[in-house]
Amino acid sequence: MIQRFGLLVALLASPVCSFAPQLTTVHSRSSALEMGAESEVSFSTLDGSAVRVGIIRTRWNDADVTRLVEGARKGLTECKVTDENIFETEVPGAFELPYAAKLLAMSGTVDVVICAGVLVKGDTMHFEYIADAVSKGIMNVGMSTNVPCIFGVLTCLTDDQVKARSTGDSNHGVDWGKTAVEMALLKNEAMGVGGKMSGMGFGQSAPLKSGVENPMPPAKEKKVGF
Ligand code: DLZ
Repeated sequence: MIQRFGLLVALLASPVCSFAPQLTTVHSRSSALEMGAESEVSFSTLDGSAVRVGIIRTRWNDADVTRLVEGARKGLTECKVTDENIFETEVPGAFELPYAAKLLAMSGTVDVVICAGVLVKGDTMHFEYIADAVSKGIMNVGMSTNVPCIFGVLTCLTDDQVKARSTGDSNHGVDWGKTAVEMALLKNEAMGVGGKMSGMGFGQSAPLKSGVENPMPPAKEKKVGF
C-alpha cells in the first residue's frame, strides 16, 4: 500500500508524468472558479483558416451580447478564421436562437454555429423555462444536424454577473470563438475531411456516415450564411 502511495507520489512529482500538468490545471481552475468569471479552459494552437462560422446573436441585452460577440470574433481571429468566413445574424431573444441555429446549420454553408445571448433572472419563472429550453434546443441542433453548435448564452442572476463575464480579460465570448474552431476541426476530422487514414481515433477510419439526412444539401458555391 505504502509502496503504491510512494509510486503515486513519484509519478506526480515526475516532470514527464502526464498527471503533473493536470494538477496545475486543477489548481488554477479552482482559483478561477472562486473569481467566478475568468476562463477555466485552455486551448492549443488551432488553425481555423478554412473554417466557416455562423454567429447568431440576440437583440435582448444588446450591449452585453455585442461585447460577447466581439469577444467571440477575437477568439476566432486568434485561431486564424477570416472575416469573410464569418456570417453574423440576429434574432430577438434567446428563445429564438435554436430555431435560427437549426436553419443555419441545415443550410450547409457553415462548419459551426455560435449562439450568443444573455439571460438574466427576473421575478418570475420565465428565466428557468427559457434557459432550460434554449440550452436543450442548442444541444439538439448540434446532435440532429451534425453541425456543432456552441452554447454562448450567459445565464446570470444579476447584471453584475453578466458584466463580470462579458468584459475585459474575462469575456467568455473569446472562449466560445475558440471552442467553435476546435469543434469544427474535430467534426471535419471525424467525418474524414482531410483526416489521416491510419491509427486510431477520429478521422482514422473510413469517413463516418452521419446517420442524419440533411434536408438541405450543401451549397455548391462556398457561400457563408443563409
Ligand atoms: C421575454 C424575455 C425576457 C423576460 N428576458 C429575456 C432575457 O433576459 N434574455 C433574452 O435573450 N430574451 C429574453 N426574453 C425574450 C425571449 O427570449 C423571447 O424572445 C420571447 O419570449 C419571444 O419568444
